[in-house]
Amino acid sequence: MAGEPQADCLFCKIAAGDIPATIVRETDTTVAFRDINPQAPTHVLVIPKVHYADAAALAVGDPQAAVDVLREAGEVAAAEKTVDRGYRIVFNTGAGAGQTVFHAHAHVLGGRGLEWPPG
Ligand code: D5M
Repeated sequence: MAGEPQADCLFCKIAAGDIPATIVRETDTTVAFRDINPQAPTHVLVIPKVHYADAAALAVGDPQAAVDVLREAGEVAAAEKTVDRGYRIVFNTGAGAGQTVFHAHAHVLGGRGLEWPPG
């Protein structure tokens, strides 16, 4: 069923506490943890606890959870003290855009200069 945990999903397992991660924030609906392959001094992933394949599907299937993810991305940036310098919230969507884990997640990147356009 839409939103239900998927047995083969890495981020469902992290949300359930079955796989360890460096968790920086958790709410009733979201978990934020450090990316295992950081691309910036701050590189935190914010995931909804519900399972949707990507951010767009999350917004359709559980709009409140999508808002929760965005709010938590801002909270992470504030906690990491990267707001003044600017930070980036990225939702890679689809393999062609670099998405490798098909459970919606926001990358929160900061702590260094960020170029535009991204690669
Ligand atoms: O982003 C998926 C991201 O997930 C990628 O930057 C690596 C990260 N990743 C993969 N496995 C883990 C674990 N176990 N802990 C923390 N971070 C992880 P995408 O946008 O799908 O390419």
